[in-house]
Amino acid sequence: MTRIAETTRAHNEAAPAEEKSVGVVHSGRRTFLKNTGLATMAAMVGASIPFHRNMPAGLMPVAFAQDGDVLAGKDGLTLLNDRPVNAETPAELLDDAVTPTSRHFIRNNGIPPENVDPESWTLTIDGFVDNKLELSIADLREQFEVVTLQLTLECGGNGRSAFDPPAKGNQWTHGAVACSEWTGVRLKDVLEKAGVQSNVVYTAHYGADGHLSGNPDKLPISRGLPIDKAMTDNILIAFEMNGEALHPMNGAPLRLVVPGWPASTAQKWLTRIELRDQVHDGPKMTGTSYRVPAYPVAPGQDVPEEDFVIIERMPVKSLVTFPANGSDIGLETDVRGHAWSGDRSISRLDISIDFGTTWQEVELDDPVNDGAWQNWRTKVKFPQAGYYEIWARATDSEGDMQPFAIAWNPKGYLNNTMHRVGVRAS
Ligand SMILES: Nc1nc2c(c(=O)[nH]1)N[C@H]1C(S)=C(S)[C@@H](COP(=O)(O)O)O[C@H]1N2
Ligand SMILES: [Mo]
Repeated sequence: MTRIAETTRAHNEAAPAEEKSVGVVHSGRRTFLKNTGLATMAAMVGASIPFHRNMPAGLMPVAFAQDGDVLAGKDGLTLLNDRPVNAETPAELLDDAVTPTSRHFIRNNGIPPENVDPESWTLTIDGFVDNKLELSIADLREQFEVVTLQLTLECGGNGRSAFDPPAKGNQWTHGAVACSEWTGVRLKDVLEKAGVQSNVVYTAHYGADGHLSGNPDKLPISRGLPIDKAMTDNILIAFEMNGEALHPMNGAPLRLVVPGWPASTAQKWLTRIELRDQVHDGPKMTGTSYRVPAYPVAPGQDVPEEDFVIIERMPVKSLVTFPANGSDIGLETDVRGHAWSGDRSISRLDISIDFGTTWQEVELDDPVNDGAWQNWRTKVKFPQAGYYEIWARATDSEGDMQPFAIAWNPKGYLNNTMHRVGVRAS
């Protein structure tokens, strides 16, 4: 199977459902609203639905039906699952240097909170701190320096659809990544104000979303960071995204933004950060969630759970965002995209149009700030009409380079293989 066929697989076939997910979308809008929560439906139609109790189960709002599978305020995202809502951005729609909110992917593990009120929202900082804090969003703005940074968020499972044997979970192709401009306060500043006690080793993040089961005692996800990482400069507690309030599906009114580490650490609808004297053990911290075997394994190999380790930084990776895969273009074309490597910078980016036989280095921008992806561009002249693949390969500041072949792991994390875009030139 060619890569082009592989990358479209997630759109055409039933994706294996994540353990607790139901209602995977693969047969169009008809099944889409079955089991969809009210908050999600309201986000889709762009308004609350006062008579929602009268709606027959599975009824599709007619306005939405005419609109196509587009989430309100989102543009062109591919829906992978409707409960919880998971949607990725086709690579060619990630072409902007800074990702607009409308094109930022959505990865939900539970049911987003309803009736969110930014005025009364509070964030609690507790656990092993000198002073427990309870801060409104206004307090955050007043008591701490407000900073704006471009920060890359990538789901640990981005690229999962290419694993063979397949890995269970959302079948992300390339689009569970984005680099928006976030405004907020530094996590570090807030933790310093609370007073981090000397026995603290890990943070624990809590949000206001509900468990898919409806059980109010269960959390959909609660992850954390080693305290040394939490105290770095570019992790934000953010209340704005691209100069506006956060999108409801991206964590409004308050979230963490942790660039370069699995975005699962970037708690949305953030209500509490607890400082712990041991590694956090919340939902999706343990077992095989966001974990990989501590050693290389063969495709399909059984790995005992105790041999899994927590994923920390995300690996070196790049995207070709122009031209689009499958497009017809001229013999001369612009080619461009982005590259990133968690906690590091990109030192060079090469492309190949001859299936990796020869490579040419392209123009690469410095990151706007630490934690932002780097934009790159070049011009390509194809020697004659025909089918070509544009391959991109980033190299980071430590010399790590993107591989051609996937390093398989049971849950399908960390796929950083080169992005390949097929085009017909004439
Ligand atoms: N409260 C909460 N925070 C969350 C999640 C979630 O389900 N609930 N999903 C996490 C995961 S797995 C990812 S990849 C990112 C996705 O952020 P986005 O939906 O804004 O793109 O949010 C993280 N934060
Ligand atoms: Mo994720």
